[in-house]
Amino acid sequence: MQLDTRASATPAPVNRLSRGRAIGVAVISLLAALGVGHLVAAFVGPSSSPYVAVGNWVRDISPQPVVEWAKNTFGTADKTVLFIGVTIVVIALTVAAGLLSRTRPGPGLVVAGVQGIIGFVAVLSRPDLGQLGILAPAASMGVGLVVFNWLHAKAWPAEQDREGRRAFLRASAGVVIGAGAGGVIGQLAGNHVDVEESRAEVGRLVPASPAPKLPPNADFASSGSARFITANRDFYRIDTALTLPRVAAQDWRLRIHGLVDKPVEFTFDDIRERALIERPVTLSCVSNEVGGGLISNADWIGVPLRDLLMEAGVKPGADQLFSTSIDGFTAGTPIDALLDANRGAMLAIGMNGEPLPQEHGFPARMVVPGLYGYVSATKWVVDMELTTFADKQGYWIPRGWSVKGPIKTESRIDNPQDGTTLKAGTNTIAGTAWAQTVGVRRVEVRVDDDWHDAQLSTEVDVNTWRMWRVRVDLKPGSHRLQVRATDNSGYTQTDAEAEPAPDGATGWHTVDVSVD
Ligand SMILES: Nc1nc2c(c(=O)[nH]1)N[C@H]1C(S)=C(S)[C@@H](COP(=O)(O)O)O[C@H]1N2
Ligand SMILES: [Mo]
Repeated sequence: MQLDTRASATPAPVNRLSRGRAIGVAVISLLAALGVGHLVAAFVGPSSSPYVAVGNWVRDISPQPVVEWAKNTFGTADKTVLFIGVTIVVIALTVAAGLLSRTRPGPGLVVAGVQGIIGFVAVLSRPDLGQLGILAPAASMGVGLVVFNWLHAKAWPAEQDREGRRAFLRASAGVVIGAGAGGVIGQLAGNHVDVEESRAEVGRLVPASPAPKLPPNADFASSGSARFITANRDFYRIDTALTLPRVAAQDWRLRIHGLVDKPVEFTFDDIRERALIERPVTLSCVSNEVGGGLISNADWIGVPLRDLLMEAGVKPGADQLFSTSIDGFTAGTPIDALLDANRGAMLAIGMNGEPLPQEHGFPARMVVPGLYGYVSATKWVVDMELTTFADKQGYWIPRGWSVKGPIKTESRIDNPQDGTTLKAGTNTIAGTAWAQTVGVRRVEVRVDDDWHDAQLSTEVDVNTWRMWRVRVDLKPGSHRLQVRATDNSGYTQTDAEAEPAPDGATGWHTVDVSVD
């Protein structure tokens, strides 16, 4: 059949794509790139998924003041905020790629290529990804560029007629469905580890040497102090993990190597079949402000880290244990603290009678009394290298935190809270004090200008916090309450106020109350 070309009005030749279509080409290509990247990542290492890797990378390269600001402003929601921020930037770049490509694909391909390179850099900067990790950003970038070019070509006929528009829509829908399917399959395949199932399979951990039975006066919770044992769900949580590592107990291995006589490797069963000990240890974060809540206490179940290190045989030149989490977080711990039998550093697999909760490091983590978490408490720990402080730096050290992180003797008023109105007469002030490894000897509470000695709770262990309370007579008016602890080394907390960075906050916790 002859087509009568004269009958259909020849459309004016277009020399640029409509804005919407140009942006559509770019956004759909981005979806294809992310979907394929996520799919490939599921098989070579979930954190190599370009989007996740870029989020992690931005977190790691953010200037310290920005990180601190985000932590203070958003708290634990800082991770969500980071992902939203990354999403906005990626979408803005993609829209720009589309708008720059209304006449030819070249400029958009360049912008897409730059995004791809960022994905590459992000994945390559992860210490936890093997060589295969680069397959995900490679696939992502390749697919992104090819789809962009191909859809861009399909977009021209769509400017001309209905047939072209239909073909373009079909192509776009095909890509979107494919990308979605790739992403979903990647998500399912990458998340095949069911942590709760693995925790249930581990079941009850029975310590050969259980924690001491708590004396009746282990805390003054009835007077408003913190409870001696922090419930797992209330235990403070701090980590850099944007997505919680999912490790099944049967897949977990711990390698101890470096400056040792013979490298050793342990499975989860190797650890749990040893004589387990259970000990209360108070963990604390160097970022904790005076009076803050980044401190908690649990009964940890595990094995002495010292025993594992002795089996490997630590060579004389080693002064640092460099531990690595499955997600790439690292910490450098002084070996002295780990080999000191009295200190009781542990490889912990249980917390308050249960296998470790996922957010506290399941299947295994380090717990070292007396050291802030950033230098000692690696969660999801899989690797321990005996090395020197001169050779390697843990995650937070190049970010401005001190190399050694001994916990400072501190105290906190838990009751009353700042700004409370109290009744005139006798009131009970209660709180918490800690001086891990030496123990708290004395706590004094200052009401305006008078110091009062507080009653101490029965000491459970020098590695845990100790509660205190004191009854004071308050007259109507405004009053300032302050607290200071003295530890068994004879040190009394300084009143000099210091920020958490670089090695922990100092100062007396101060609470202002009014009395009717
Ligand atoms: N894998 C990993 N372990 C980690 C961290 C981390 O970011 N990643 N943060 C450390 C810090 S700074 C602290 S204070 C403790 C907190 O342990 P928690 O979350 O169980 O209270 O974990 C430590 N272990
Ligand atoms: Mo921390």
